[in-house]
Amino acid sequence: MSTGFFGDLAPIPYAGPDSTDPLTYRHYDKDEMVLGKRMEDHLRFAVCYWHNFCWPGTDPFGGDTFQRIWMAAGGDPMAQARLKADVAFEMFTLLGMPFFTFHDRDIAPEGATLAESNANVNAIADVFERKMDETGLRLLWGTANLFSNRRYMAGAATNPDPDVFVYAAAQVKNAIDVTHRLNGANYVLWGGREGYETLLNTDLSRELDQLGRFLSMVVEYKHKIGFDGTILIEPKPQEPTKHQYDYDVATVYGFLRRYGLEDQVKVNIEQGHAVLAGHSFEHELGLAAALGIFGSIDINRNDYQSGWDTDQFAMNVPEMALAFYEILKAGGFTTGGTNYDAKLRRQSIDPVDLIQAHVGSADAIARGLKAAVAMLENGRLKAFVDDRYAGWNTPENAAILTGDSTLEALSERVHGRNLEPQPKSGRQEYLESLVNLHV
Ligand code: XLS
Ligand code: NI
Ligand code: NI
Repeated sequence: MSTGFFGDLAPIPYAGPDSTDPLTYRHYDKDEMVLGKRMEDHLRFAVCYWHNFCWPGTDPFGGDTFQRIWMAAGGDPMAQARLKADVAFEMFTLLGMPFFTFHDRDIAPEGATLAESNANVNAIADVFERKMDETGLRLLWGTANLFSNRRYMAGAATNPDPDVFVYAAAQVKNAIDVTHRLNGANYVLWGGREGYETLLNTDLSRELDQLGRFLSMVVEYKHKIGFDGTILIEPKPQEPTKHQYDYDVATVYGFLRRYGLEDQVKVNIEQGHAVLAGHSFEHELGLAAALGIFGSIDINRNDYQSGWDTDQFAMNVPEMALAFYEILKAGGFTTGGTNYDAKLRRQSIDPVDLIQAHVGSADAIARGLKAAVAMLENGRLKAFVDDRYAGWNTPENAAILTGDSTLEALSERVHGRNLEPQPKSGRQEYLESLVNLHV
């Protein structure tokens, strides 16, 4: 039986680019073949639980604006969690998206003890299992909320108190168990408070070792239980803490190398976090691919003027084109996908706004994907880059990089041949114009 939350809204159909109905897909046609794959299998969209169904529309200056039916004060928390699950699956079905994502604390209330909290999470996981069977919906990733409760105010794995580390480990164990039971394609760790506010009270070196050990135990446990999803770290430079250890892709890679985990863990790159770290989204994607740790994405963006992590729906086609160009060059997603870690603006209070946001953003992303495919197929961008580095293909130059050379030999080469390198144009504006042919 329907909850009635979405009124008489019907599932969103694909109606083609000429459609003027905002509640239709104009570009996201899940069955359209793109580079030999269905568009749905390229993008692997996931709808998140937390921003859609848990955040009540508060900001630092104002209270809840959404007032959803499952948030009423004084209600029975487990009954509300079940109602929330019903509405969530109604929304997933209306949107026709293949995946969802959640934190343990999004789906069920925290109890008085961890045993009680786990029982609550597991009871809702039972509900999910049934609904996933009925609808065919899949879990892109699960994760644990190790940042909201005050016990985690000084971090979880990086807390100075070992009891907090232990508690966090126990919470993560259950979250991985649930993700495994629901056949999650990945498990995510976003270090919500794994960082510091001031070095004056922080033993940085010890905290990094704690975090390394924690992650190693996660990897050991994954293998022990036969969970074959990918373990993903989601980099973010700051917020909520002043400095977060998983600052950006480069930092995470160095961390993984230090603890011998670079073959075991990949990254979930969020557009807004890339910008917070002073990078472009495509930089983080390209770097992760180059380092062999590209996993999955959170597609939400920031407000570029305020600089905050505002988690807005991605609506900018040229940005999406550059991002998916990097993703396609990296070979596309394997276990990863495109998670909407995005929330409505707090004035968008109607249920239909939830639907509209995902539909509009899916279309912007699909247009970006198609533009990226055209950029690849056109081939001129790649041809320019190939040509730019072509000098390295001669055996003599290739040997430099394989270690078959010395500074003395190179010095002799310059003097012996009177080498006088001539600069060549990088032609940035030409290349940017090529991109604009397709967006
Ligand atoms: C917060 C993060 C968070 C993760 C999941 O900024 O983006 O939502 O995606 O814990
Ligand atoms: Ni974020
Ligand atoms: Ni995120």
